[in-house]
Amino acid sequence: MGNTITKTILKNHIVEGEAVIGKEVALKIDQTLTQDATGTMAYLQFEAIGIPRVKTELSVSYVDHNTLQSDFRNPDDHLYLQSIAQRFGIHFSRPGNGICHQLHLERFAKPGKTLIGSDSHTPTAGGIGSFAIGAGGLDVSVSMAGMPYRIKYPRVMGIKLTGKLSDWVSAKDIILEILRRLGVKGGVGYVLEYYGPGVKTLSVPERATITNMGTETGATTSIFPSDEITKGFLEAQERGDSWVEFIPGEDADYDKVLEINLSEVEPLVAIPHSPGNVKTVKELAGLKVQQVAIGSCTNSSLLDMKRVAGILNGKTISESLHLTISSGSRQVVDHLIESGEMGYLIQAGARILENACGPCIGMGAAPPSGAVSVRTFNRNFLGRSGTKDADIYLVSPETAAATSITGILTDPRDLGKYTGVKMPDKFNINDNMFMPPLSPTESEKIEIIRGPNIKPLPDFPPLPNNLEGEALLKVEDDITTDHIMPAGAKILPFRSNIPEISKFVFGVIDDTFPQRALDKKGGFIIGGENYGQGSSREHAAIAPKYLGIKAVIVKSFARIHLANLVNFGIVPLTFKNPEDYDNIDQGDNISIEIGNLDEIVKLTNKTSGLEIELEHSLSDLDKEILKVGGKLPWVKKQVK
Ligand code: MIC
Ligand code: SF4
Repeated sequence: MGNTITKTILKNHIVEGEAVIGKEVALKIDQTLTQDATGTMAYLQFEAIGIPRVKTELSVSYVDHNTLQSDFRNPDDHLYLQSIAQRFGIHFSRPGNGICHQLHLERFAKPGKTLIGSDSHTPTAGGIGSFAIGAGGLDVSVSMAGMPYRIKYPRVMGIKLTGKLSDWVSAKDIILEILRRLGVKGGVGYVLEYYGPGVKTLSVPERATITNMGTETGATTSIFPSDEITKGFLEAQERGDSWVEFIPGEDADYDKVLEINLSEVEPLVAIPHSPGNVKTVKELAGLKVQQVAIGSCTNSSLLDMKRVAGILNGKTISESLHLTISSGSRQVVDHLIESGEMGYLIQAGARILENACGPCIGMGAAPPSGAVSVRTFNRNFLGRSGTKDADIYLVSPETAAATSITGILTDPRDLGKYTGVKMPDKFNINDNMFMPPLSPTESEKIEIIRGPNIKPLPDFPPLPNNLEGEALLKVEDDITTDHIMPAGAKILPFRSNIPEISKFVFGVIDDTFPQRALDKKGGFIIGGENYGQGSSREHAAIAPKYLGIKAVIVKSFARIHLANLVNFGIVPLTFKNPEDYDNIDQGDNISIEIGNLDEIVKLTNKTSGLEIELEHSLSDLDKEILKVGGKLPWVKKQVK
């Protein structure tokens, strides 16, 4: 059998459409996950669909993002999520339990299953051989309602791993090497599938670090084989019965191949402000550092923390910086306490944060003004840390720990002899912070708790035939959803309140935007390549829609954001000739003939008199959805 793992799993799940590259296929979804920053909206939408109980094999609602409780908003949202989970047959992971992706890997992810999550790092579960995709909250709620999830049938990029990592070099350096080669657009349209003799040198958490950050290449997802190592991991989690073997056929047919010799990989660092700007740590060694932050769904496994503890044992962190450590789950913390390694972290001077996203999403631990912050996270987008003029560098846990001792960016190989870590044979299992679903009869009795922060979803009207208005904002290439809808401790509490959160749209680029958009009764956004890369947050579509944005016209889109725009009735259009980007200025008056959304859509720049041809990649279903004003009204019609 010459199939890739991707093709095998997709074949088992396609319920509609043909397995032809670029053609839309509908997939049966086995599992879903949500987190609190996107979950409130996803469940408001699920409620609006009107289904009594989720129809998936397993759905989990995690609370890990908005854990700072500086007022009633975040805790209100958490109570809402808990009551929703009990009402609709969903597992609930209580605040304090850990980061969704780490927990899902430990307790629920299964090889060969499909998983969609309202978080762009859902592919973390690819480390265990699950076909896991990040999506907008509405797409996740539609999957919970039992409808299939649609993707363009992907190309498969085989990433052949040979050799073995050298001492002090880790999985994070592998994915940084891949980002160095592919950049933040190189994975678009692909599933990154790992194979080759190097695979067996990597444990499941290491594989998960790699699939987690594969998201930053723009890939649909990333996946590792499910082999003996996967089996061992599942057995150590007392989940051996979930193991199924998935390995690619000998002559598996990849659409493209990238080869990485693990023996040649060295410690790497992504420099501001993109995970795709990768250099060697050696090149930048000596850079003065004011903060080190260890954790996030990329690097918060027990293995990562043990390596950090080994480096910090008996040391004191540099006076020039502070160090925060957030573990991925209570299981990780439990082991660190049991082994005494938690003591090494505390004695060295680390500030131990709760098991949550924390500084990764700007929930506390913002760096000082103009600081250099070295982090084990996956994103270093402008302003995401909470400090607009801070410079964020992304590294491995080994590089971060070495740096925290010296106060300057340090190649961990300078630490001398590598001591290695001892992993437990069995993990400590304690699921008491998961609330399992209630029985249907018990569920019916649950009242949904809605604090004053939970505002109803705004209604959006059907799409008119002609769109008129001003080009309200013109932006460059690689605009991230952190530019469009910033996160952080101040803004995240409004995730369930669209009118309030819309006041922060494009705040890091132009804070006059929201008011201008409202004053002009909406208009258009003009952008470059890879518009909307990064997070899955659908607020980056809903909030602009609320401000009256009618269409976004760019050179190209990132996958999840494109789907989110369609879901909320904003027309995503691309320039037929990319040079036409120069023929629209901010402030120009524009008119677009939408009609039936034919292959070519005509735009008239009324200010200059120029006519511009636009294209799109919309399927017939997308067009139908746009016409009725978005996916929610469309789905409501289907379930009636
Ligand atoms: C992120 O890393 O940006 C997030 C926060 O996890 C997001 C989801 C969100 O915006 O709430 C993601 O990656 O999808
Ligand atoms: Fe949380 Fe950061 Fe991972 Fe997003 S990238 S899920 S904010 S830890």
